[in-house]
Amino acid sequence: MVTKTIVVGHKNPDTDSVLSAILVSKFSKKILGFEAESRIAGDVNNETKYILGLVKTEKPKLIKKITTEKVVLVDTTEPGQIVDCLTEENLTGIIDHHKLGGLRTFSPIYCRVEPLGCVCSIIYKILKENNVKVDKKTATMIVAGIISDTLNLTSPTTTATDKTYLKELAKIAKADLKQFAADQFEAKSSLKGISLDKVVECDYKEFEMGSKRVGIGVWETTNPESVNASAPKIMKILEDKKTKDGLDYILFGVVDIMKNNTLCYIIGEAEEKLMNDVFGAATKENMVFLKGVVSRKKQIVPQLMSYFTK
Ligand SMILES: [Mn+2]
Repeated sequence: MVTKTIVVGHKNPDTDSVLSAILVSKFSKKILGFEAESRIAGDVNNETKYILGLVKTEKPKLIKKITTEKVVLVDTTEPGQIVDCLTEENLTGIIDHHKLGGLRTFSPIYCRVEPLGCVCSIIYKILKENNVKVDKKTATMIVAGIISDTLNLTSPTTTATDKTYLKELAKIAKADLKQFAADQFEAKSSLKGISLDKVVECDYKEFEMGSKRVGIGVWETTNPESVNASAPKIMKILEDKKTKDGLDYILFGVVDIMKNNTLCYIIGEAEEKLMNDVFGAATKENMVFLKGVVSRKKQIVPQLMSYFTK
């Protein structure tokens, strides 16, 4: 029996994880040395939908749990974020730009982890190393991946490499970057067909921090008021989710991508104390305002990690 290899990103997939799975699959022979098909571990968001439409590409098939497949993970190694039933034996590759989340393997695997702004940039770097000329469609996808994950180069996760690549690829993609990013962010902010539950779940990640389990959702938008108007209902959803998932803490941040700050929803005393201890932030009407904070990966998770593990 031939075992299929799939490439898949995290649950609640974002644009970088979906596009990088598609790209690794497209260039799998060059990147991995064998064939691999792309999959998604949850439905795509409005931003990803828009980009896939732009490049006339079907969204990958959904996979809920692993049975016999070999798996290449992109954009995460956190046990709380990966597709169900992935075992140490099935895991065969990792391409990521996050902190390592504690996965172990049975045998040596393909592993490429670099602190670039997005996995799409890492993929472009690998393609360049292999002298692969990228076509317009590929370039457009990498441009979208960079813009999405780095908030158009404004997030502190942005590196000089991402900046160089974005310029280079915009030429191949024939993209006017200003307009491209504006259109992409409009799609990202769209609440079309999105329930409030979905707003919370859309870009939600769970972390193991010391002995604690912490859930953190973010909603990146050009129009924070469109979400903040429903704050009381969102608070209730967060409370229910915390109980249902048995979490120690749950946080939800509305990221204003135009003004570069985050409004963090505080549902209870535990969360209030946490944000006060870690960020010195005072709670006002069940909210904490984090000025200059836009990146969960760089500006929230490491700070919480060191708090819980010291
Ligand atoms: Mn990413």
